[in-house]
Formats: sequence, structure tokens, C-alpha cells
Amino acid sequence: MAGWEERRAWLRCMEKAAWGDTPLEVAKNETAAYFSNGKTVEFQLEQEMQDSFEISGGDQGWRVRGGETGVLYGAYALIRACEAGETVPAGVQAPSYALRMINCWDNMDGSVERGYAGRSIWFEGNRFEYEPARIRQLGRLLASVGINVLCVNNVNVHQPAQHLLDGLLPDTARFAALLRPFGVRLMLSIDFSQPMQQGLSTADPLDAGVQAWWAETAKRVWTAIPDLAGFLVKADSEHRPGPNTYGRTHAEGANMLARAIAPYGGRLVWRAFVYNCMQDWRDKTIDRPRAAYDLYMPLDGAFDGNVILQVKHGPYDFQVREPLSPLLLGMEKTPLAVEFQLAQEYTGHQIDLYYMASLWRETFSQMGKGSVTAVAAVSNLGRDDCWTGHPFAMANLFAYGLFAWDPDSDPEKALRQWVKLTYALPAGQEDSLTAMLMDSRAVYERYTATLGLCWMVQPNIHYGPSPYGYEFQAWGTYNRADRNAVGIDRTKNGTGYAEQYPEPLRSLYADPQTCPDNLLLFFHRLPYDFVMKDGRTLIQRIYDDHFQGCQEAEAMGEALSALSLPSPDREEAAERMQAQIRNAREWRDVTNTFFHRFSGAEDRHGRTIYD
Ligand code: GCV
Repeated sequence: MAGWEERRAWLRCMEKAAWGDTPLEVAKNETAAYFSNGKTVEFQLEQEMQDSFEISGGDQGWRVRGGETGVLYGAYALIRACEAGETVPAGVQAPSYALRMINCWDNMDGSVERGYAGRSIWFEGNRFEYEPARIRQLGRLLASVGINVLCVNNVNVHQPAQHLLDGLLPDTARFAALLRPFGVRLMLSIDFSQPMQQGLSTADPLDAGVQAWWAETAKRVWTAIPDLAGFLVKADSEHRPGPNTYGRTHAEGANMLARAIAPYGGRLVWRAFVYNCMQDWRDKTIDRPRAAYDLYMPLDGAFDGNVILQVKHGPYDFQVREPLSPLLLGMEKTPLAVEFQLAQEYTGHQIDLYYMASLWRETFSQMGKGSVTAVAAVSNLGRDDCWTGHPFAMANLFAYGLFAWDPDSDPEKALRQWVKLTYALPAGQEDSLTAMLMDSRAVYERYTATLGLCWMVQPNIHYGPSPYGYEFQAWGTYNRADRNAVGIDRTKNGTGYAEQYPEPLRSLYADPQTCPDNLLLFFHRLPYDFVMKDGRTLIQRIYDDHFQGCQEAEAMGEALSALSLPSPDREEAAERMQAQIRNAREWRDVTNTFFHRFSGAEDRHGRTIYD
């Protein structure tokens, strides 16, 4: 079996390069190793260009002009294009977002919350434990697609992680130093109540003692790690402490922390994932998707300049299909980050194939350019040799980097580049793998969440079907299926959630005749005999999608076995594909039976639906 050293994901072509101590040195070493055929690459450093670069030249050699990190991104862009046989990008290339972040949900005991690729690469036994070469390799992976911030610890900050700011600070600084030559800056998740764990009687953001504690802490931390990108905070969310405990607003809480770190250029990333997770399922007046907009819109303009409000792309929680969070369209005076999840919590646990770039394309095109200042994604990485559990899940990390750099990127082009860099497949097989991954999102959606029906998953695990698994729980995640109808009316006649959208989306979603099919049951409660735009009944469409999705998963299995992938990717992908097919069959049968029992409707095509 190959170890991680042999499985450098898309950087296999650069095995021989030496490390360097600065981005420029790394850029020189990487290009010298790659262009060992005599072509030269010259670098011209122009500090003010920062992350930007421009590549010129061609036949004789290349010239890369760029800022301190720009030269490195230029070197990688050049290598990626040459290796994939693509045209080298012309003109000045500048990233659309200054912060292109990966948020790791790694716990200090070595576990990874929602991790599907093994244990943490850098934590074990409540301390840092890692192979330095692997951390450098990680820095290189991230830099090669332009990612520049790594938040190392879980947003659910369990007690030992607080010591990253004090007892373990020298280790945190050593870890940061390993990533620095790759232009990757560290970020730390912090606990809002941290001052109380360390002797103070309160964490009230308006308390002078608390403010002094954070100011002192910030000074210590930035002295050790002067380029720390900032703090990430999950507050008043899923039982985490926050300013609400003290009757303070989220602006008061965030600004207190932001002021402590402002002298060092730190950014305070404050997550907007706040909702009532203790809801009584009987209470239909509460509608979880409304929560973030209701809480944060009145605070627009109240945050300090170095606060970034980090908003999940949809109003729920990384479901297979959600509309864009209305907060991303509504807040105009607050710097925003959009948050995605590479970890496949609800999207197949890195067992089922699920290439995400079309989601990012949809999200960015709905938001429009310039409405967010940063991009974040929950990591899908772990200690597994192939880094991401499923070797194809690496395509998501790769493409995420390209989209965080340029939200107008093309999902298929990004994927093709990853396929070419990762595998040496014959052209027809490249097409086949690309097609399989391009279709994977729609296939998964068909057998797990048709018509926007989400949350029908095994509670806590979030893999496999359980139509009533979340129905009577406190998390605010209901489908309210009964013998007459399914879904929730979120128009002004119902919970009013659709009213949070500006026009024309508000009207588009409010009318079942214009609402996109894939969000129909997210916005509406409809009877099983409701006639869809294509003339089918709602129940028939539910049956059809489950049969079709499952069949497509089986066909992907056949297409996969025809690929001449290298070992062990071939065996790993095949094994996971078998699990995916079992999962798809289970989803098909459980969901169809569930709705058949309620509706009593027979399948028009007479296929098997179990009683
Ligand atoms: C880190 C969901 C996940 C949690 C996660 C949370 C979040 O609820 O299931 O594991 O916690 O999102 O984004 O904070």
C-alpha cells in the first residue's frame, strides 16, 4: 500500500522539489524541479502586487511577476497549466477574495468532528503531533490552488483547545511557521467564555476586566504569531457560550473581540449559524431557516470594520439542496464570508460521490460579485493516506481553491484540470471520470433529497435514510409528511421565510408554479396529487427520482470499473462505490415505502415498492 508520501494528490508531478523558507524560494524550487527540461523561470518580486501575479514568456522560458505570495501562486498556476496541457493564464491574475479559508473541525484529542478521512493530521492526545513533512505537503497543496488561511481547530472549542492561546502557544507558533513559506496563515477558533475558564467570573463583553483579558491575550498570541489571520467564533450556537448569556448583542460580543485584535491586523470571523436548537416540534411558529436573517439583519452596520460575518451558503445547515441564505443578499454594510462544507456531512461521507463545484457556481452567481469579502470551507482532510477518505473527494478541495480565487470559474474545467493532474488516464477515460463526477451531485440529490426534501437522514450520523429521524426532535428540521401532504409552507401564508428574499426571488419562490422543482417542498406544503410542471404528480416524481437516482448510481459503478486507475485508488474507489450503491438502494426503498404508506399511491410504472 502506498503511504501518504506517494499520494500527493494532484501534485504527483512535483515529487522532487525541495522545500523553501519563503514563498519566493518555494516558487523557485518548485519550478526548477518541474521544468527540469531546461526551461527557465524567472521571478520578479513586486511587493505591492501581494497575492496577484502575471506570467509572461513561453518558448525559451517564463517570467513570473508578483507580490510576495503572488509569485508562489504564479508558479503553481504555471505548473498546473503546463501539466494539464492548458494555455497559461494571460494578464494580471488577482484573487476575488482576500481571505480564502479552510476551517478544520479538528479536536485536540485527534478526532475530527464530521471528519470522514481519518484522524487529525496535526492533533493527538491533546497536543500537536504531526510529521513536519506532511504539514509542508499540506501547505503546498493549499497554496497550489491559492488557499491562504487554515483555521486549525474546531469551532466547537473543547477545553484543551483553549491552551492553543497560552500553554501550547509555542507549539501553535511552530506549526504556523511550517505553513508560512506557502503563504498559508493560521487562524484559531476561540471560546467566547474562555476568560471564565481561566479565572474571571464573567465573559460579559462589556465588562472592563473581560476586555482587558482579551487585549492581553491578543498581545501574547500575536507576539508569538505576528501573521495570525484572526479568530473564528461560534457563539450562542448549539450550546456554545456567547454574548446572549449576558443580555448583549452579537455586535457587542464580536466588536469586543475585534477591538482586542485590531492593533495586529487580525480579523474576527463571527459565524452566523445561530438558531434555536431546543425547539418544540409541535410549535409551528418557529421556522429555523428564518433564524439568521431575523437575528443579524437588524445589526447590519453595527459591526466593527475588522469583523467578518461568516454565513453558511443556505439558511439551514449544508443540506443537499437549500436556497441561498437570504442574509447573503440582505446585509449591505457588513463584510461577509460565505461558508461551504467540503466535509461531506450530509452529502455522502466521502463514500458516495459528490462533486460540489456546481453548488459554488450557483451560489456565487446568485450572490453577485462583491457581496462577500471572504470565502470559507469546512475541511474534508484527515490522516488517511489519500488525505480525503475517497481519493476523488480531493477534487472538491482542489476546485474550492480555484473558486475561492475566482468565483466565475467553470466547474467542469476545474475538474478536468484535477483529473489530468491526478491521473494519467487515456482521453476517453478522462471524459468518463469527468462526466461521472459532474453528474454525481444530481444523482445523490435524486436518491436522497428530491424536491428540496432534506433532513430525512439518520440522526446524528447524517448518512443513510430515516424519513422521520428528525421529525420529532428539537433541531427545527421537519418535513411534516402526513397522509395528505408533505413539506412546509414558507410563503407569507405560512412561516413567512420567503419574505426575507428581495424580488424577484421572493415572488419566484412564493408560487409553486414558478418555484424551481428542486426547492418545491422546501417552500411549499403540497398534496401528493399536486401536478408538477412536467405533468407528473408529486408522488410519482418522488418515486421516479428515487428509482432513477439509484439506477444512475449503479451505472456509475459500471463506468468506474472501466477506468484504469492506479492502485490503491482503484480498489478504494471500487469499495466505496459498492457502499454507495447499497446506500442508494436503501434510500430508494425506504423513502418510496415511506411515502407509499402515507399516500397509498401506486407507481405508474409498476416498479417494486415494498409495503
Ligand atoms: C461544528 C452542524 C454539524 C455540527 C457542526 C455545526 C456547525 O450542526 O452537525 O457538527 O459543529 O453544524 O457548523 O457549527
